[in-house]
Amino acid sequence: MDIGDGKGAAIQHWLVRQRMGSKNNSKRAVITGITGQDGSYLAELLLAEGYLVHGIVRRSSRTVRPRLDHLTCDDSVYRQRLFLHYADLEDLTTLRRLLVDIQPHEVYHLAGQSHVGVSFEIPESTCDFTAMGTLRLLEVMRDLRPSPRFLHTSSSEIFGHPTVVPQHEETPHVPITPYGAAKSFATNMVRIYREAFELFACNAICFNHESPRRGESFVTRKITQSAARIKLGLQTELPLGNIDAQRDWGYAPDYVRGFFALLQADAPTDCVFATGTLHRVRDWLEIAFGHLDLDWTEYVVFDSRFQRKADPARLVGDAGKARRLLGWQPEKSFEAMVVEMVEHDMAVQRELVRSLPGR
Ligand code: NDP
Ligand code: GDR
Repeated sequence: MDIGDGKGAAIQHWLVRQRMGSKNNSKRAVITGITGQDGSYLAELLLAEGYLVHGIVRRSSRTVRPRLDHLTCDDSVYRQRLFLHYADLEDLTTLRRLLVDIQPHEVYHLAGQSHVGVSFEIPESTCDFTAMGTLRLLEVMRDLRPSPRFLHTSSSEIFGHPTVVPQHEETPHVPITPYGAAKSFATNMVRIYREAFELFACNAICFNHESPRRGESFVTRKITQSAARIKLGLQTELPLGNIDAQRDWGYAPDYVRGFFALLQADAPTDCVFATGTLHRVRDWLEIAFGHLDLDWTEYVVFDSRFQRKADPARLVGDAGKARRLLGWQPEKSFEAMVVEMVEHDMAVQRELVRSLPGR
């Protein structure tokens, strides 16, 4: 049912147009997790490619969707080429009904509890959404005729403490977090369904990717936002966990290009998306605070609440297959990404200051 319209008029109208053989021959894509960082960039990309985009939104999601505002406020886009529908990943009946109605050509499955640290606090629901949610969707894919192409966003967390550096598509899974274990289950199920039921099902095995739309509790955005707030006198310190932690950090819009390219390939497969370069949390601090002429050592304090019970090491990806098969490579440099996020957060925080009473 189209959000904001109790009778689902928009989708009904659209379905009638489609099924009555209207001249609109656009491809249809479904995105689960459209309200998230990657979902919002992917929606933009697919709309630019001429797709009709159907986003699945969970019922408990906030009604404010800042990452999608520019699309949902555009009358030429929203309910014309972009449709939002409520469905939870636990609710197989609703998911099935939606997918049967929409008859998508491509399904991009991005939804899930995406915070690794939080997965230690809520392991059951993390596994239910991330592992079982993916399996439920695959069960629907099995029954759809014609069967859509399906992409699952897997994660470098499946490698945990890897024996092979850098990691590639065949590197064994050794997850060490509930999130990583759930993603590993889902990744294997995608491969099993591809082989057993001949689905066009692919895993995009993603290493960390960031942007100004990154959730505020991830370390990268936490740093760029805090640097901006400290610069403007809105915050005095930044509590962090392990600042020597290392990751392979890329730029989200680059990775979303990879998702699209993977579903356009001749045959279904899995691909790693990564930059191949490791950085430390410290590097984010140096660049973000340095860009604002601040010395991060004056503000950062250790807080054990942000120390993980287990934290993967040496997670760095080999994206050679994506390069060879899809011609994919990351475009934005690490430094340029950090600076873009700092500039974005400065603009947001300045606006906040301006809106404070008495200013
Ligand atoms: P976000 O956290 O920004 O977005 C997650 C999306 O999933 C949101 O739309 C969220 O909805 C939705 N969601 C969460 N739980 C449920 C649920 N129970 N039912 C339906 N929808 C739900 O993540 P990203 O965009 O960064 O990541 C997209 C996917 O890629 C995730 O699966 C993540 O695990 C995976 N991934 C991400 C990487 C990264 O570095 N960004 C790297 C590797 C994998 P709401 O807005 O309501 O919260
Ligand atoms: P990650 O990203 O766990 O890699 O998962 P996150 O930004 O949460 O942590 C990266 C590293 O920074 C260390 N760290 C802190 N992390 C957070 N969140 N907050 C802190 O205060 C802090 N201090 C230090 C962490 O210990 C860790 O080592 C992301 C998500 O997008 C997943 O969905 C995705 O699958 C993986 O990347 C690949």
